[in-house]
Amino acid sequence: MDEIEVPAQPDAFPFVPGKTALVVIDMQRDFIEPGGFGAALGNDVSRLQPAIEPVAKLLALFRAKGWPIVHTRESHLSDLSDCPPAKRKGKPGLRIGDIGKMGRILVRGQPGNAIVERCAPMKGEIEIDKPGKGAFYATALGTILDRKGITHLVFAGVTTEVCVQTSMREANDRGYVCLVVEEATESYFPEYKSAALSMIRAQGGIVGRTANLADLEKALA
Ligand code: TIU
Repeated sequence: MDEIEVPAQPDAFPFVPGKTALVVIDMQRDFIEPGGFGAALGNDVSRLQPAIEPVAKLLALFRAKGWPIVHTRESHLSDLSDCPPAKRKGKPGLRIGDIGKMGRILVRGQPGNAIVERCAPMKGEIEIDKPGKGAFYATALGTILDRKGITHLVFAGVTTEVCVQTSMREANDRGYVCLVVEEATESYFPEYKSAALSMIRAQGGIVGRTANLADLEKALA
């Protein structure tokens, strides 16, 4: 199928049907709802909620086209053997693995680790549990994308400057052509979201590009 040019910054994103996957980063209750990891870190979790509907729209768009979708969850094994001590910091009771309002904080399979219902994975979509901030570190994501012949990635999810940006940087180093959809990502800190998007666009798009959801929808209509 022919390439579709999506208006983006600093220049157009060449969307290649069949070779492009949507990667939705960490739309988990742990980050978005009260009582999870995000709240344990002292954040106002309501700041992430504006990303939910745009992510749901992107999911609907990719599902309607039958294009590949990846969902990630930041999570750890129940024995925390994949959580380095350097990551498990903070006050006792509020650390990874401690018991919170939605089960054990950031532990795989716990209620808080589930993706919010509006953005929940559907049958056939790829689900990646990742122990780090980046989606490629210690996961099978690279192998899965290689097998599918994916070369272009559209990113969404939370938080912009932590797991989304880290995953985009990892993807860029691995040779993927990357785009992040501005409305479909949020940070606990609006100024960090804005700065992360600026960093991505700077220097000719040093690790990727940014686009508006409306421009993506129009280009793919
Ligand atoms: N704290 C914060 O902003 N983010 C994370 O810890 N993980 C993700 O971004 N998913």
